Amino acid sequence: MREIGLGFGSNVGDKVDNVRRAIARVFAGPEFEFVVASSIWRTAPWGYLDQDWFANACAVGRTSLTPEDALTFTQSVEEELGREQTFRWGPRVIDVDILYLGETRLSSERLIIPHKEMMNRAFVLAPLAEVRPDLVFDDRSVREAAEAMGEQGFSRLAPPWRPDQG
Ligand code: PH2
Ligand code: MG
Ligand code: MG
Repeated sequence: MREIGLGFGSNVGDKVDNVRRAIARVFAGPEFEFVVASSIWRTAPWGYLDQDWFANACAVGRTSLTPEDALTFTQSVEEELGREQTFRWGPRVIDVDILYLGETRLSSERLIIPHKEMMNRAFVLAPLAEVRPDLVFDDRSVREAAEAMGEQGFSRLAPPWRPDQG
């Protein structure tokens, strides 16, 4: 079993509910065992700016799945929740990203672990710093990287999802 870090984002429909349902779904079966989730944050859109704000959260679990099987599973959850292909950085009902998987370092056509841009994205770092501030990537802790990003006008929308919330 290794620790897996997941990032969740939604900016279409009931954003907070979409993030909650995605977290509930990834931890509902045998694939990922729940450890802890962050608050759900309201964040400004990054990359493509002419779109609605996002709800973002991170969650930590434990898994025996390989990186490829973990990705296949998270993609199936995206599909189940109604994800449709739009364009790069465009609006989405739900995005579930693998941030890290134990000590895995992997770069393939399909998958890069740790997530290539996570240390440069405030919408990942703010929630991740709540639950795993001491993790280090590229010689920097998540806490340091999050603090360097500043507040960015983000706010907390909802408390952390818990397993008994179904
Ligand atoms: N995801 C993107 C592009 N831009 N901006 C915010 N605030 N949150 C996201 O999750 C996000 C984004 C592509 O995955
Ligand atoms: Mg993403
Ligand atoms: Mg994604």
